[in-house]
This record gives sequence, structure tokens and C-alpha cells, in this order.
Amino acid sequence: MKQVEELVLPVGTALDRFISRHEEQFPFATGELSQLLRDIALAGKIVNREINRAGLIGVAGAYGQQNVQGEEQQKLDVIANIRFIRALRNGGEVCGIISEEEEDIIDTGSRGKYVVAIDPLDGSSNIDVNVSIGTVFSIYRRLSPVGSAVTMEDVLQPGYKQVAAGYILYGSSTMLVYTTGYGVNAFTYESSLGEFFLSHADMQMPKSAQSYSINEGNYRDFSPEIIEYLDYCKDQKYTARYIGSLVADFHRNLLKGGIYLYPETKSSPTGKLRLMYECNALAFIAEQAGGKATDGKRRILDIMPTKLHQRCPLYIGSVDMVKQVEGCLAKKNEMAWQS
Ligand code: P6P
Repeated sequence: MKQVEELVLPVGTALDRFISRHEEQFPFATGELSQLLRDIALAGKIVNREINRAGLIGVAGAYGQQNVQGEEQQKLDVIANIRFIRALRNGGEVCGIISEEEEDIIDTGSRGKYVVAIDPLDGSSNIDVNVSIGTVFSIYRRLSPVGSAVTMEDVLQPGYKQVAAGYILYGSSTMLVYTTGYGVNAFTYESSLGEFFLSHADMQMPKSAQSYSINEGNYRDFSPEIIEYLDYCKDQKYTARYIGSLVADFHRNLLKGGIYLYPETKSSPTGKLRLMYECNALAFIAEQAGGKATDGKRRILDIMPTKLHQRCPLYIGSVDMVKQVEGCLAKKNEMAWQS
């Protein structure tokens, strides 16, 4: 006969309760940032539902136009963008939004104290083949006076100014992972209850591992220093894992250790990934979990942005592995300096 306690196991800590319990950590804790995180979680639940049913509700496939990046938009890119912008606008805590899918700043006209940089759906080329994809977001405090128009300075802040950052991974399970500068916590979505529950508390990224993540199809395009590092990985019999969705590759490395590399190439001389709504958020999370993130020369979080959609090379993951790549690249940087 089972004890009654076994019959009524606790369901765990819901995201809402976790946020409320940790509210005192938020600077100027007046509940707005907590509400903003809830707004993002709500939009994530809605997008999750649409991703899971994409093939049934006619939202799979291409939308038929390109975004400001010149990339073919998928229907779900457009849908996710609308869902997150609507949730942030209706929530009232955000005065400005920059999005991969929007050319310019969105000024919500609200008296909100925060600005958000978001990639509504990253890895969307994987949607139609049922591979994990993700949402990435960064949250900053506005710099201009409340009630005034949102300025470029409000949205072009360096990554170290983030007050929170996170991602939602739509994978074999849907997870929300975020930090407010007090460690990294992950919440798994229980769809039968419509809630995210704490599943990974205070995550720590292993300092090293034997797994690397890069698109080796660009091998001929890489610098000699990156080729040297990749050859080292092969000599060490490292495992190559590349999903084609940054959020999924990053999440694996957060749990198991590893490094993700997207170097500059001839076709992408400043790298492919976007600083404001991909690299900064993941760099914040990586560092909070004991990892590291660099563009090969600079700490990602120290890069002073100059354009909304600027790109940068990205080396992110286990601290010892990122340091090793930096060592390889230092030779290149030194040679460049001496030439
Ligand atoms: P490639 C998806 O487009 C993305 O931004 C990341 O999620 C992913 O890691 C990378 O680009 C894939 O790029 O050039 O290897 O197809």
C-alpha cells in the first residue's frame, strides 16, 4: 500500500512563485521586471503551442518575404515576432523593443522602464524538419526619461548592462532558462498545467568537455588559427555536435560542457550571429553559469554596440575551451599587430 505522501507528490516550484520569491534581487524591485518576465513566459507558451501544431494549422513553411537581414522569413518567424511584441506591448513594462524581425526600434509609447532585445524564433530553418528552435531575449533599463521617446542609446547598450536575459528552447521539452545576475535557473513547461516549473536550479556549466559545435561546411573559409583549433579537436577525438539552432547547441553545452563557435568567414566577415539579441543574452547566461563568451578579441558583454543588427563572431561555452580558442586566435591577433 503506497503511503499517501507518494500519492500526492509536490509539483515543484512554478515560475511565478520563483520570480516572486526572488523579487528582492531585482534592482529597484517594484514588480515591473517580475511582470515583464511573466509576459515573456506567456508569449513563450503561446508560441510553443503554435510550433507544436505547425504542421496542422498551416503555419509551417516560408512566409514569402525576407527580413531586414535579407533572410527568408518562415511563417513562424513572423508569428513569433507578433506574439512577443504584442505580449511586451500589452504588459506595459517595456517602452522599447528591438527584434531580429524589425528593421527599427519599436516604441511602445508606454511609461515602462525597460527595453527588450529579442530574437523571436532562432533557428527557424529547422522548424519544418522538427528540430529544436528557440527564442532569445535581453532586458535593459531605459536610460532616457520615462515618458519620453525611446532613444538609440536606450537600446544600444553593452551586454554588461543587461538586468536579465534568457531563452526559451522549444525542444523535446520546452524550457525557459534565464538569469537576473544571480545565477541561472531553468524551468520546464508542463503543458497539462500550462505552467513552467523549476527543473534545473543554479546551473553551472562544466569547465571543459570533449564536444565542439561549429558548421564545418565553412572549413575552407576559416582562418588558419580556427583550422588549427578544429584539427586539435579532431586529434583529441572530440565529439562534433551541430544542431543548426544556436539555442539548442548552447543549452547542450550549458548542461554537459562544450564550445560553440561561429567564426567570421569570407561570406560573413563580421560573423553571422547578432550581438544585441543573440550573443549578449547567451553571453550573460554563460558567464552567470561559470562559462565564457568572446568574439575572439573581446568579452562579448563589453562590446559597445553601434548598430541594431550588428553581427559578431561568437565563441561561447566552457571556460577552459573558450580560453583555448582565444589562445589560438591570440597568435593571429599578434601577427596582425606585428604586420
Ligand atoms: P549556419 C540560425 O540561423 C542561426 O542564427 C543559429 O541559430 C545557428 O547556430 C546558426 O545560425 C546556423 O548557421 O550558417 O551554420 O546555417
